[in-house]
Amino acid sequence: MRHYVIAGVLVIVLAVATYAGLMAIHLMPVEASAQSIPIDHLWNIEIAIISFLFALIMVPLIYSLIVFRRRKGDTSDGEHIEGNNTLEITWTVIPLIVVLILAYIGTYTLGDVLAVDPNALEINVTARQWAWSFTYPEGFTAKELHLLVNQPVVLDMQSVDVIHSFWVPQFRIKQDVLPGRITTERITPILIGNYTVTCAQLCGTGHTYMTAPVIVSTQADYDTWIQAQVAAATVAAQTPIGRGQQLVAQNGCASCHSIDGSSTGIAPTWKGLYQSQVKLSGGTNVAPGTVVIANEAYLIESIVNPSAKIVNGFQDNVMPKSFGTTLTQSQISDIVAYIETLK
Ligand code: HEC
Ligand SMILES: [Cu+2]
Repeated sequence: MRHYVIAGVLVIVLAVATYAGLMAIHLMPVEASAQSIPIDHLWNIEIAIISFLFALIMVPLIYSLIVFRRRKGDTSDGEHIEGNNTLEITWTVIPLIVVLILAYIGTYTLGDVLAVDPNALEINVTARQWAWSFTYPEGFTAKELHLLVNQPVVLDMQSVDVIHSFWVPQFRIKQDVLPGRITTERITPILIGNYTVTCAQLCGTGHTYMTAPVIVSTQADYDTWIQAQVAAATVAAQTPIGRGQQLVAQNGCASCHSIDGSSTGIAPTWKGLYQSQVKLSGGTNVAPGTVVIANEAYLIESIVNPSAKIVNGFQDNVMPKSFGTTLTQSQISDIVAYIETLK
């Protein structure tokens, strides 16, 4: 009996210490969405149960190793135990009840997280190899996700190529983004700040670069940004160069190409590209070392069929091959018009 009391006390002490230790190291980032609160609540319950189970196994194990170790000269057999119905029923029924309770809380939390809010603002999210773009109710598209604090949003998400996954750790929820099907994610941001959306689904060579800023701001900051975007989009849409610049933003070209001569390490910069001499390392029917002039035809071919001519020092199969089908001819010539301005 004395052993049970001592081991019991040790189990409680170790369980509490383990739980406190796990809580103290902050396993989770800040809670920035209303949805993160019930999710963390469920998570904390599970951590508490895990801490208790850890103690329940470790304490009897180590206690027995020390207290009931074989003494010098002891050659006797251990006590023969046939089985114990009470114990077996107990350790079947208690976990069953715990799992049922967790299932209940889990379902309840899921309901909370998926709850439809008729006041939610709808933002369209497009995922592609390897960039995000966001189309706002006002009609413009941006590379950043701006959200208003305490305003529920529903993200209608779709991919133009492979499976991606929308994940802002501070919002907790993660949702796959699929080609040919719209998936949704509901968020109510509750904490002003700057976050990052990361693609959580390995989607090819550029997967690690597939991030975008997520900015949660006050009504005033949000309105200022929206108005500036609307104004800029209206002006830009009137010229080919302006439309080209918008298309570059919408299609994620800038996640690989710089426009100011700086090196992204992934793709050649566009600064000074037009009419320059480009050395090629190969391509379809191209000998390594060939030099071509980056005229309009070359720029169009480079967008529509990236493998036709590979720029020396860069890799084939990095630039998406889908632009020839996802962009119209006039969109491509707008983009080319824009690239030509980058002297
Ligand atoms: C995932 C990275 C990536 C994205 C996104 C991307 N590119 Fe590229 N691009 C490359 C790489 C790498 C090369 C060099 C290899 C080659 O020639 O195919 C390249 C080459 C080019 C070239 C030839 C450049 C030169 O110096 O000769 C043009 C033009 C171009 N891309 C346009 C675009 C446009 C327009 C978009 C968006 C609609 C885009 N790219 C999106 C990676 C990318
Ligand atoms: Cu991705």
